[in-house]
Amino acid sequence: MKGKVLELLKQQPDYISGEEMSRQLGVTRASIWKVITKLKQEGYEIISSTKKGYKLIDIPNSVTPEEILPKLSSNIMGKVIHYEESVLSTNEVAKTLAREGAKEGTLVIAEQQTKGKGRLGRLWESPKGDGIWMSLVLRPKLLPQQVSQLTLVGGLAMCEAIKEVTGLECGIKWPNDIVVKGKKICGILTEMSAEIEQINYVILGVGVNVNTKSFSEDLPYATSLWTIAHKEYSRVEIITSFLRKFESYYNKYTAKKEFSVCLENYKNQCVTLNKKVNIHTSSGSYIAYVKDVTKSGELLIEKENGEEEIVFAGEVSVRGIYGYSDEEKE
Ligand code: BT5
Repeated sequence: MKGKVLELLKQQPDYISGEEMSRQLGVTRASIWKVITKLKQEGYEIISSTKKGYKLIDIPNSVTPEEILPKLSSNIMGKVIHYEESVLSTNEVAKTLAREGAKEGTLVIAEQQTKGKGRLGRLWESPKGDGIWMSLVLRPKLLPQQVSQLTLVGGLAMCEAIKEVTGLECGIKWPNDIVVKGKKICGILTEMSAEIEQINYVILGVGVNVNTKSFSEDLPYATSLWTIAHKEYSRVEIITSFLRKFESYYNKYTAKKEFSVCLENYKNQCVTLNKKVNIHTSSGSYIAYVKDVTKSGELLIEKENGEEEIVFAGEVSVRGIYGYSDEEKE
């Protein structure tokens, strides 16, 4: 009902009367008034005149289903949206929905996370209204060990979506951080429930700093699209572009079950390639040159003694020589 009222308001550049809306939607004028009040509470600027009715003046930069669904061009991803003002973590909400049988492509999205999660128990800062904090429920027919490749596919789709919507030069810091000017704007956390040879569900959690104006001091490597361009971007446009691109890559990847179908595109976006980097492992760190990304999505590196080695996501962390990611300096 809310979506339908909004659609009528958006279609009408001038006023539309409550009577006309109630006639078109087959409901009472009182229920139209209730919806209008709710929309105003959500930040829609609507003026009303006793004679002429209602007129939509401005829409909030919010990520409600009413704003996302009309712009969605994917077939599965994001077709069902679970929206909340504030949650602990969208990944946790998505897990509960997945356990209750949520369909593949169900999207959980929140304006704020009070306990957003990074990998390995780290925290993810997710202030209200500024970023994209979302999780997709997936049910791929893959082996559990292939899920790290799915995370690469998610990073690739988001990197291309940000480029398409903003025109900014961003890139993927292997395996799946998205960086602009050497700082992180997006992180991905994939979690799954699986048995030995079969996945029950995967939750692909994506966080993007879109219009964030400042970060806490302990995040020296974080940045946002606003910080880079001093411009507010539409979160809805980035989300819908991501869902379209992700669906296309996901379909290709799950059909072949081989990351190589995305490899060329991934390499085109990967800023870690052909760079000298610092490889951090649990037993120390060393400098190496990144020669390639393999067809399984691992990193082929050459150590300073000339030895080649393949490193796996999850086992090492890769940093620039000068900072988080050095693409500006080399
Ligand atoms: C990640 O972890 O980069 C994965 C982040 C995934 C967040 C999404 S939001 C929606 C969904 N629901 C969740 O609860 N999570 C997912 P990792 O590579 O471990 O990076 C975490 C580190 O990044 C932290 O230890 C901080 O140093 C830094 N960090 C925290 N918040 C940040 C932010 N908003 N932007 C950039 N860096 C941040």
